[in-house]
Amino acid sequence: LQDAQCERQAMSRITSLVGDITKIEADAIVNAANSSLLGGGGVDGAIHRAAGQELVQECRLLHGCKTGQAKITSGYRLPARHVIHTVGPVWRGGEEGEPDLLASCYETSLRLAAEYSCKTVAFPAISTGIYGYPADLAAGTAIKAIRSALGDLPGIESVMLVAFDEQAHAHLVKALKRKE
Ligand code: AR6
Repeated sequence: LQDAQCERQAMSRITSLVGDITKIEADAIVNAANSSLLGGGGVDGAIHRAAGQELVQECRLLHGCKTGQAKITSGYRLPARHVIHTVGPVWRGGEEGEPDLLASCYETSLRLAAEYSCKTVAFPAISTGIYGYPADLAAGTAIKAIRSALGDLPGIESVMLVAFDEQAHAHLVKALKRKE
């Protein structure tokens, strides 16, 4: 990630950068999965390709995951020790509980990371690709949920928000600069 652009907030444990999450050396990276947990496109496909076949084998034992929840596996060939698989909401206009479900993805993923003694966790922009969640709204909800969860999770030292492109990064930087 030599080219990664970092926007580090003073006193903050939350960082936004541009990069490929499969390359991040964190204790856990989060996967924007679907409820089957058996793989798919987007970041899910990239994570499964980089981790190797053992990942889907372990995922089969988990019997899926509900929207807004999260489950953890090993990272196999990834530089990350664990993968936390969460299922974001499909955007249906915003009146069907999407913000709460998206916030729950971040919160439950961080709680699970803390349970497994992870100090560093990297997230993609959950739901903002195939699931159609507007990236600006998703960034605001993500940062609010992460800030709130980190208050109870002192063991988590660093949360990286990994944007796949400059535009997604700009939304995160803007949301990080907002006070509350
Ligand atoms: N590193 C970081 N971010 C990435 C990467 C990567 N390697 N690849 C894509 N992104 P999406 P969703 C960004 O579609 O919207 C799958 O089929 C991407 O640009 O991966 O939650 C699952 O199986 C976007 O900003 O996830 C589900 O069926 C963000 O990751 C469905 O897609 C999320 O895009 C989940 O859809």
